Amino acid sequence: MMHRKTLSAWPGVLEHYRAHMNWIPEGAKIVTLQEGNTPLIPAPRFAEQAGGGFDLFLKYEAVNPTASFKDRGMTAAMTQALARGAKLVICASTGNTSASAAAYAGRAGLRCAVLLPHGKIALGKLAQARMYGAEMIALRGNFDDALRVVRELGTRPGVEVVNSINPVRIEGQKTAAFEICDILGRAPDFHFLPVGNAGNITAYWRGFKEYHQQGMISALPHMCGFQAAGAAPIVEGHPIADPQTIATAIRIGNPASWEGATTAVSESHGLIESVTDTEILAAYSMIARLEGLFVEPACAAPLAGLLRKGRQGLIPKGSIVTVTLTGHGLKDPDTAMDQNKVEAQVVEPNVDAVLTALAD
Ligand code: AN7
Repeated sequence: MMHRKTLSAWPGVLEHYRAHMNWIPEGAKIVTLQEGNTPLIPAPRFAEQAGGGFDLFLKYEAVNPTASFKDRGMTAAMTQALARGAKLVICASTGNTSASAAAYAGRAGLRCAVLLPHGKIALGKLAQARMYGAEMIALRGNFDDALRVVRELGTRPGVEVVNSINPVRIEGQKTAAFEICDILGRAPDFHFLPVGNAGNITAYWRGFKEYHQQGMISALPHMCGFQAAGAAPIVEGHPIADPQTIATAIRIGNPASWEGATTAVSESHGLIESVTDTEILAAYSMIARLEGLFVEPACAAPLAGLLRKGRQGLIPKGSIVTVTLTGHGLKDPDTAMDQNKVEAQVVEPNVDAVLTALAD
């Protein structure tokens, strides 16, 4: 007799959380790559570096189909675009939105154009947009310029904008907060995440609040957002004309969901702060080495923030802390290679040669 566990198919975030998705048009074909259901990974060694005394779990969004959290929102945006009979879907992007849009549009059979800041997109993300077949347009400008153009194009008939200014993107992304609560059986005390265009912090806060209103959780987390110091408009209280950071994903000077972020922070008694590129790179290396999690630099912003807050003693003993790791390290191989210059030792293929190399 053969014993085996039955693996149940995960249908993607829209089907799984359909009861929380009242915007889906009746009879709509769901465009999905079975995104979501990502692991919540304990990270005790990193927590120790941040002062210890609390339980840390990392929401590893890198294992979504296009290797970032954007897929949760893109299943929603593309489902809606298809139902509306869109002729063209467009987005501005620092890279991950374009990769996700390209993949989901291809699957839906929709034409997709992505507007990218010229020269500032991580290599892996560009490879994705090419492979999934998007039409790529590089603008001599930054993300904020691209989003301005996209907003204007979006008023034309048949054009569907799939940036997070599209409200259903937020609906899809709120499912990450549901998953965290479903796994923990409660809400975390603190939730940390990077902030760029501020769609994701808005989405998480909506998800946590909905679960709270529905009696699924009895308390809400403090929302803790982190921007990169050279691209920290919300922290500084004004748009940044020429944002700069190594974390190109969050190189954004005028976030579309600015108010969503400030509302999440004030309602949750949380915080929004900035971390320097030096702090980002330190946390980027540390999480890879201590926990085996290779993330892109943007994800290291909240990790750097946690190191700071934990070391300042601002995380009460016994707390549960969650951090969203929004995108995969393989997206940005150039930063990884620059960060660590250690080359492999080249030796003859025998045991002695290998032992000699290891003896150094
Ligand atoms: C890895 O792809 O804006 O605050 O155009 O790729 O919701 O914008 C990406 C943003 C964090 C910030 N981490 O999230 C884009 C884009 C990663 C990201 C963010 C992004 P938001």
